[in-house]
Amino acid sequence: MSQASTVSLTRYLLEEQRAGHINADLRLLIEVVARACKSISIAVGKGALGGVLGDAGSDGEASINIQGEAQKKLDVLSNEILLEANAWGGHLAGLASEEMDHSLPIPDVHPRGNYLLLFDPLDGSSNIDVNISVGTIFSVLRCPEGVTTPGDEHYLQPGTAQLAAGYCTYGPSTMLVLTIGHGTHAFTLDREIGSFVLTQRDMKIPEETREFAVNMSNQRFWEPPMQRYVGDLLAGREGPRGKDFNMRWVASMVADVHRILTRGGIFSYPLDSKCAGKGGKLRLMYEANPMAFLVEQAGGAASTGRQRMMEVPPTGLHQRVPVFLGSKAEVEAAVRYHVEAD
Ligand code: AHM
Ligand code: MG
Repeated sequence: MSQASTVSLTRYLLEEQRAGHINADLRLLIEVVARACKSISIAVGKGALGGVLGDAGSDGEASINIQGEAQKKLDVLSNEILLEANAWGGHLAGLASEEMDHSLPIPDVHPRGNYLLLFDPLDGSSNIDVNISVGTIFSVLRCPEGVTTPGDEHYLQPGTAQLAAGYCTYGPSTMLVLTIGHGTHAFTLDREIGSFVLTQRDMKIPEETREFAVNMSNQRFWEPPMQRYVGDLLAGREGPRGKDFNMRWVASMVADVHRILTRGGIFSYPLDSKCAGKGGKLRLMYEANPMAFLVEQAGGAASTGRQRMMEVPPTGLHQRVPVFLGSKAEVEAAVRYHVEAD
């Protein structure tokens, strides 16, 4: 790309501010998140040389997060990087993370702003030790009027209330994919100059697809409509869908969603009897909702299989939901199987 056509993240955000799509505080908040992602990218990129691979914890005891999952050293480090970068910026009233039991109001020693930031600091962390892409997912909400010290309940806003959402994928290149409600745009980290450069404006997910992403090893635990849906995909051109489908599963949601934003497809992590009572595997507030916002802004759809994702009324910070997102016509097909079965 020639320098003349280069649009940095900073320039993009300033132009959006001038167009009246965001204010200066939200612009600067996104800049701070992007800066934290650069630091995480550096830590991830060092791999074994940085001494950051493996499980967190001490004396042979793994450290366990609120989700009951063993934390990796890089999960903990990424969480610290995001907390440290955002605490003193003055744009936030509070933060919530996959790695923390409860949200954190910005300490009194720092100025407080009007926004709430939710994040999964390092999604797909089971892939860290095998050098496969991982990512950071984030969502920005407005702190309710009159609330100065937000508690968990103030974060329980539907996905439609999100002001901005994005992810950063740490793969062969580091990319930030962002929406502020005016399209979904991709920025690639130029490691030599240290800034994110706009490399794809207005990403568009093809409406139709022949590619699906699901963890097939859970097949026997799925609900009957999901069994039928995937059975019909696998039946290919001889089956009711009348076309052959390919399958991909990275097991890093960020990488799977990035592929879908780039070339289409459907991503699903449905209900299964292993997560019965939990509502699903993926988390609504900092995984499903931000991805749903990005996907809808790129012309795709996101659903629980029964309801538009961004209209789900949240009941808990770490609430789990079934997820279907990607190419619009394919998500609608998956939803039909579920709705017709009810
Ligand atoms: P994590 O937030 O603990 O990393 O879990 C979320 C990840 C997603 O990135 C991915 O889509 C899914 O879990 C993979 O699950 P599985 O290992 O069951 O295939
Ligand atoms: Mg995650």
